[in-house]
Amino acid sequence: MNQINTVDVLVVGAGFSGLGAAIRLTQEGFDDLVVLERGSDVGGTWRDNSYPGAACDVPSHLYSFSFAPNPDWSRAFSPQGEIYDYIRRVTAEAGVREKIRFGVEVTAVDYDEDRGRWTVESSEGTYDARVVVLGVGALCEPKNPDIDGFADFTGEVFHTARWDHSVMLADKNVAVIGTGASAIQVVPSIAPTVAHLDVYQRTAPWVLPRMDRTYPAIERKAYRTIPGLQRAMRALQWASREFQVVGLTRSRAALAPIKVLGRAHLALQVRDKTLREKVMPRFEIGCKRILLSNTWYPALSRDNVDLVTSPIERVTSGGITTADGTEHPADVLVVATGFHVTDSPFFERVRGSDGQALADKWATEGMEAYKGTTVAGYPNLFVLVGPATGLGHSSMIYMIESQLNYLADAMRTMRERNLQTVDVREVVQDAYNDDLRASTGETVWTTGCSSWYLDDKGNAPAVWPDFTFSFRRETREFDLSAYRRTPAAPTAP
Ligand code: N01
Repeated sequence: MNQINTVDVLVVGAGFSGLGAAIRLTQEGFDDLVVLERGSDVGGTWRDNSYPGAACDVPSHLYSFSFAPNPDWSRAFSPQGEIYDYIRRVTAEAGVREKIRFGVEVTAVDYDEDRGRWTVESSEGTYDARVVVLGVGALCEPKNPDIDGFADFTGEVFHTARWDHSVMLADKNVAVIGTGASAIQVVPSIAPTVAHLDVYQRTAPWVLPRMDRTYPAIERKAYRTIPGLQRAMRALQWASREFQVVGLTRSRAALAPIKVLGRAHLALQVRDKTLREKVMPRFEIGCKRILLSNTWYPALSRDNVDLVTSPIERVTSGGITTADGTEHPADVLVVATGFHVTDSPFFERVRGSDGQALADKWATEGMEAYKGTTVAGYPNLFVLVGPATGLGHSSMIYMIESQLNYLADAMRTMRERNLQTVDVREVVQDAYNDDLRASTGETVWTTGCSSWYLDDKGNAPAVWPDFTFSFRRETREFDLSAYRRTPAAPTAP
């Protein structure tokens, strides 16, 4: 017979958000907790995205937990390996590793209305939990392009988030599809070693200079020894990013200086007129994530690199055919086409009070939650990095920690009030989302470009349309009055 594991809190995913929840809730005394992680290690996106050149484009001190500062970051923008090591170290230091079950895929998350509990099916059996915290992340399901012929290709194909390190690229003809944040890091890293590189660009991105530098030993020592210095650096890095919000959500004019910088960067780095024309962005800056690189344009200018702008018609056995009739031979196809964000297949597995899959609810009604975290009809479910929490300009760790404040306070409130369940009222959730839309003007994200911020109706439900400190303020306390609740069954004397 299938054994049922009973647990108070079940967390799905051991990336930054799931781990943060496990650490925070354990500290708050909710230690009857288990984390189910499909991978073989912690780290989430920072474990999976190990492609050459992978690095963060948010400054290091800001891109770390406030409760686990790291004075030893080697540079202003950390490489993937260093962030991965950091997450593993934080996990070990917090003592939560033994709470994580690795290699376990969650296949169904169903709410049982009668018992006010969740039944979670996984590859290692069934769990019965009072509270479920989804820490599956927004950028976890790689999206392959809808292009004919992939099955015919006889070479190697892989997505940037599933980089195949066994494939040697030296002396090969390589094709990279996409020119987003992943591609602009991969291309300069592999261009010097491959025989030839074709980069398939559908939309030219805005690229700004990357103000990166190594932190000299003396500076790292200062972060370690001078009280408050690292905190001050973090605050400075946070504030310097925050000003962009005005331009992204309220006044396009505020983006004008950034546009000037982007154009100057392009003009200085690209001498060839034809290439300059091809890489000139033709959409409003900020509509897609603004990219940071000092090596992207020089890589495209190399003799062994071609920027292909004719649309891809199909993949063939030996390469790619473009709409202009050209056949581009390739030995390896690197797919850098992003992730399923507003249509993540994981949410097809989560069914609430009325049995409706969260993915279906969001597909029909729009991807909405209350404070990005709770969803009406899905009691005691907390979605980290949920709807309207994503950022293009600042640190997701800051948003995650805001959600953790809310989650921890919700758990404390339920404990103090002896509640079995809390379920946000639909009317409150609707009003919250109406306010959200009204409080910001026309955001730049809906000005006519394609991006992972948008759903198939052209709305931008994935991003937080305001200052990050506003989200921090909103999530400081759990507001029980916004929720329907049921009392816990009295415990036996
Ligand atoms: O994905 P993307 P990404 N034919 O969706 C193109 C984070 N991140 O993996 O612009 C041809 O941004 C698509 O073209 P178009 C960060 O939040 C962070 O690069 O839609 N091309 C685009 O160029 C980022 O925003 C870091 O016309 C096709 C590209 O593929 C997010 O991850 C580093 C196509 C997809 O770009 C996603 O970035 C890396 C098709 N059929 C990633 N379909 C940091 O530094 C799509 N494209 C923190």
